Amino acid sequence: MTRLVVVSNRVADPRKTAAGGLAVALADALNTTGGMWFGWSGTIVKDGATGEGELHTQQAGDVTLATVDLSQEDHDGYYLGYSNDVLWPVFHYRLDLARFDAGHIDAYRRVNRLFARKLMGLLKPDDIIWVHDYHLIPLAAELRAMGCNNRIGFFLHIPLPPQTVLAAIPQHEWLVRALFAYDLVGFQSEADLIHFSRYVQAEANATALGNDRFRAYNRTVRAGAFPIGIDVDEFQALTQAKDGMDMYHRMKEEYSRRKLLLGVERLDYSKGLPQRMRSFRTLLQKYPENLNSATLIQIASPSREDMGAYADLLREMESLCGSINGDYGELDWMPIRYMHRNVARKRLPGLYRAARVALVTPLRDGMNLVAKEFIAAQDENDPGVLVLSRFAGAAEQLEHALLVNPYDIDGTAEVIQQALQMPLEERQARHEKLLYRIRRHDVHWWRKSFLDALAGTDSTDQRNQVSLRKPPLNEDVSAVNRG
Ligand code: ADQ
Repeated sequence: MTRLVVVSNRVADPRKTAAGGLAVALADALNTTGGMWFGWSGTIVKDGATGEGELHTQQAGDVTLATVDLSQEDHDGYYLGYSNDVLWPVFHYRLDLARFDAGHIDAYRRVNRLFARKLMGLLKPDDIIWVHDYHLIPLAAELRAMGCNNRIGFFLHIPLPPQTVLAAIPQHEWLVRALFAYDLVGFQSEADLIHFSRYVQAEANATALGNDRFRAYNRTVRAGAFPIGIDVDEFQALTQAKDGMDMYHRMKEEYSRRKLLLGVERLDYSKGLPQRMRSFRTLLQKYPENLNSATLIQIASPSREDMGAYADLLREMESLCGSINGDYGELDWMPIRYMHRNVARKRLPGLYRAARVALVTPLRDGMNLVAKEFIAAQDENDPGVLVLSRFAGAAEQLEHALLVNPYDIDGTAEVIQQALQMPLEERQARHEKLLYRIRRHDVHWWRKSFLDALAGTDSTDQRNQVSLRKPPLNEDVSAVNRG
């Protein structure tokens, strides 16, 4: 049997089930076939010290974990710099937050090349390689340049923006050319796939060959939408387990006289948190029957706190929640309970189940697994209502949720009111359809459909022919734009 090699920025021990969405999905894939998981060790070696690039391997059951240390300079440029100060904001349509510092791209390329070099020494000829996310876009091109002939697939967990937004990145042509070194490129949604198709046809003069295959740069790549799901059975079992049920009963008792609304995410500017707080304030203003009743629990786990945009968001959230509670709170009721921390994964399903309404209102999101977890955790006899942003990838599958435009503060407030008032019969009917959708496209379907598609790609198509020139620096933008 061919071995699966998963490559992602961070690596987790697949035997530990507490890991969360993506880690569960990849652990599941690796535990099925056995294989290797390769990525950054999480260790930063002081600049100049020996040990940078050191490879560590460790056996975790049938899975080999192989990790590499990074220097401070490489980590800062590759991870904080290019990945999270360029690719993350631009791919989430936030050109205003992108910082195109020239040094970042060098570190991004250096780390991808370092990963490729270390990985090459561990590969067997029949291995299938599955690369994950925006940190590692040029990995296959680097591997091909070193003579790697294996089948390589790439999955982008975040959105792919339209051509005109993507083209703001000085190295956009270099990045998309790098995607053509893969055999299969997977996106979360049909919208992302359309953006890819339009970009390559407009900017790279690609030919669409049919069956989602595109030819450009002397290579053929297959691209497809593979919406990621959750393990519905596992999440439902977690809901019924002791910690989940304890949490559920505690919340039901604590909020017996109130209607509970819930938001759960990383504190990230893509998640639309300030807009959500403003919509909630509008709800309290326009519908006073919610005073002393509707309570929003907002859990925002700390994320990338060493970056400026995140520190600004933290301050904005504290100020918004403070002012809403100050304006509307009573001695025995606070409209918002805002917590800047993680909730243990085993307790999270109980919290979802106790909520009458979930507010999942990102400004832009690749998929959004919280929406799917909320559906899985509901009591089907008395389910809660999902208010979902139309700009989350999940909205393509979950059209029976109440879809909102999170930028429209008043409109979102109206829909939250509709959710709070929704009769039981309608809640049940919507929930049944939503549950059907998340079951049909669960995480096992995602893994299998991606890997089947990758196995079915044409293996004879000039694997070594993609040539990645040095990425242009910021000052070369005009040259790139001229093509
Ligand atoms: P994220 O942006 O991290 O993922 P999401 O898909 O919602 O977003 O997954 C978050 C996971 O972390 C969920 O499993 C959730 O339960 C958990 N989580 C979030 N906040 C938490 C908290 N405060 N406490 C405990 N657990 C918390 C990226 C993309 C998404 C895409 C996923 C998977 O941005 O669009 O859906 O990858 O591809």
